[in-house]
Amino acid sequence: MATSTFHILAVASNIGLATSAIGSCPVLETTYTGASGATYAICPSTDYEGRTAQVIHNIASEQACAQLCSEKKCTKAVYDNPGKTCHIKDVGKQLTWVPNTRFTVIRTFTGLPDGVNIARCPVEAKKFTAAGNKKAMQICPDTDFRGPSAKVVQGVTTTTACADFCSTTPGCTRAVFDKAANVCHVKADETKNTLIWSTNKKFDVITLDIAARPAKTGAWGDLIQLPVIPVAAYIVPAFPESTRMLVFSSWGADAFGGASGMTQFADYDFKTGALSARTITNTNHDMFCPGISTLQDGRIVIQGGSDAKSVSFYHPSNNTFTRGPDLQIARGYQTSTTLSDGRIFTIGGAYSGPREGKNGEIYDPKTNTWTYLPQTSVKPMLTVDHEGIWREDNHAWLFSWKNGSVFQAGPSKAQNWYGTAGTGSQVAAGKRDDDDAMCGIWVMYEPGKIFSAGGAPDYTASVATARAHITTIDVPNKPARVERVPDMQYPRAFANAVVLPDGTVFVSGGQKKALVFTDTDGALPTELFDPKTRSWTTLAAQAVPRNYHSVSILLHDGTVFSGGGGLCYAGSKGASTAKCDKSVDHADGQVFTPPYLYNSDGSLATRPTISALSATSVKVGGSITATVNSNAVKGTAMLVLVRIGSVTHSVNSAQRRIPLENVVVKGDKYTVTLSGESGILLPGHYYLFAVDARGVPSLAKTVQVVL
Ligand SMILES: *[C@@H]1O[C@H](CO)[C@@H](O)[C@H](O)[C@H]1NC(C)=O
Ligand SMILES: *[C@@H]1O[C@H](CO)[C@@H](O)[C@H](O)[C@H]1NC(C)=O
Ligand SMILES: [Cu+2]
Repeated sequence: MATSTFHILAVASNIGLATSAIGSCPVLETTYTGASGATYAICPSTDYEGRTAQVIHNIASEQACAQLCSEKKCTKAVYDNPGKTCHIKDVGKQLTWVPNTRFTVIRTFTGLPDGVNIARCPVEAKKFTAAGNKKAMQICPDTDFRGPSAKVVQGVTTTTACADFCSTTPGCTRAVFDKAANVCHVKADETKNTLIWSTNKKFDVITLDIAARPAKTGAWGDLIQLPVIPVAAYIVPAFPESTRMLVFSSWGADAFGGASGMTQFADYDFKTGALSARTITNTNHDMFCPGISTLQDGRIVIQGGSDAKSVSFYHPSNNTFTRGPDLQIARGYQTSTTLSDGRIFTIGGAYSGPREGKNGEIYDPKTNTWTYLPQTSVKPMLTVDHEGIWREDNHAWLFSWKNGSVFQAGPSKAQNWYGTAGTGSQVAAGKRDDDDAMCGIWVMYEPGKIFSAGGAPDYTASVATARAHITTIDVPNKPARVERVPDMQYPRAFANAVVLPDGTVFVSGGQKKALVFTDTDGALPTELFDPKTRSWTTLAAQAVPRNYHSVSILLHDGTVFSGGGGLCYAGSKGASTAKCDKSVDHADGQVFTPPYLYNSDGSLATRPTISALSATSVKVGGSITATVNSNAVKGTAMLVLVRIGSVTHSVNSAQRRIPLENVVVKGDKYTVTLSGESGILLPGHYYLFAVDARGVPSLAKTVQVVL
């Protein structure tokens, strides 16, 4: 349990003068019972000071806010009466209940319904000191850890007796007391952590009270409930900061199947907490399982998927979607990538449309057309899958490089170069590994340096690998150099990777054996790879398994959003989802704050800041000046560009990190001359971070790189 949570949200509902904390409602409370069965107490003229996870605008009344809280299975919310906003609070120790006439506090009275996954104890956990050895323990009532028990003891009659037993059992950090059956479960060892914490009135959860060490392991925020399962996500480029994320599923918020002509979206602003849902029908495109890439001008190009020839543009300028020209070949589960010349290359995708021969094609924004490239043969990049071609050309690991070239680093064991001039070309580049690594993770953490790990030989029902590699590329069409690096601590299929501004790679989610639509053996602990030392560090465990259909993406404040998993196959639009296993559908996410944002005592590190930029748009090879204020030694910050990403199915071909060299520092003015190589500095929008000498990143400013 993380006790200290970083946030940039300026939306705590604590406007007005704070007075001393209260322990109960000073006036008579009313109640609201929601459809979920939970009853909420409503206490007027009081506020919870502390972190808000979400703000929903235009909410008419405190009852409507209570209803929203019930729908989101939240335990605490605050209604801002004049502001007409509903604030879903991040529960934990941080909330302070205070009198404040502007607000109304809403809190669960009877507790949540059973089976809701949680990241924190929804009520104040009870402290308990073990009788024998005086170990500090915590008891969170009416909750359970789903997952294997290491030891099961019958005939235990109280929660505290179970806690005492845990305290004297070597290795026991977590136990569950079954109140109905009088059974004490010592849960399996922390390091194999696949336990899912959820509400369940039959049980009490017991944990050893171990202090969180966010400076060592980072920390996870509370679960953010979303109106859709985030199967795909992208950050909307905006100036001066890019803080909005759009996520989407298929025609259903929690279901897919068939070409439906519509897609469910949610729009979340990390800075304000604002959240809204949205159904897109005007492009007649079910965008489930697409390729996603961004153009130089910031438009997001979403191609194929369930409506396999359709293309949608998202326009950040006016927040609308328009229909684009159809693909030449119907595709789903292909990968696309923005090229050094600003075009988009896409290849593979036998999951939708015809099965064979999904060679590449290219979108040119100048002519607004797709052109088939017959010589970009898909054959050399196929994996060998027990389900056949349907799976073998999925999710290529594509990296745009110099002179319009594309390097394909996986998931096939073979690596290839693709050329995009004329009718295209393909040249073998060598072998990465002896096995295919479908749905592995891959990212360019610095120019020409590709980190990859995990995946499984077959798409599903296949044992995952923990193997990791660094592939180095330089001259197009020349063989790549591959280095095997230390394995991950956990084998992971369907995991996610994000390159952080400091050059380390954050890995989360994934399971021991690829098994689509399951939580089975999902690795909850996360880990960080440092390419400099070629070493791994295990980081804080997330609350929910993030396997098939999960995503992770870097946010402008140097934190990482991780969410999703599941989505039910329901045949056709609107079909019943009654037969689905709803326990594996995760319409939620969590934000991870990496260790670099903490001081060693667990307090938040002071960030360097970028207070001004000489321009928001800069040409490849051009110069830009940033005003950087660093609290550490002045003039020693590093400037880093990270391309703003888009992600689905472990595929984020947009993200890449470019540490900036050629920086001239005069006082607080950092003038950088960018690389003239557009194969490194792909056109489009980037986060610009200043990273101080301790490794603490600033909030990122958005910079557009143009040809
Ligand atoms: C939004 O902008 C795009 C691109 O400029 C344009 O094609 C589209 O018509 C605009 N939509 C609206 C509703 O203004
Ligand atoms: C760039 O690619 C084109 C087309 O393949 C080729 O003719 C040209 O020689 C390449 N240029 C460089 C500098 O490699
Ligand atoms: Cu999928």
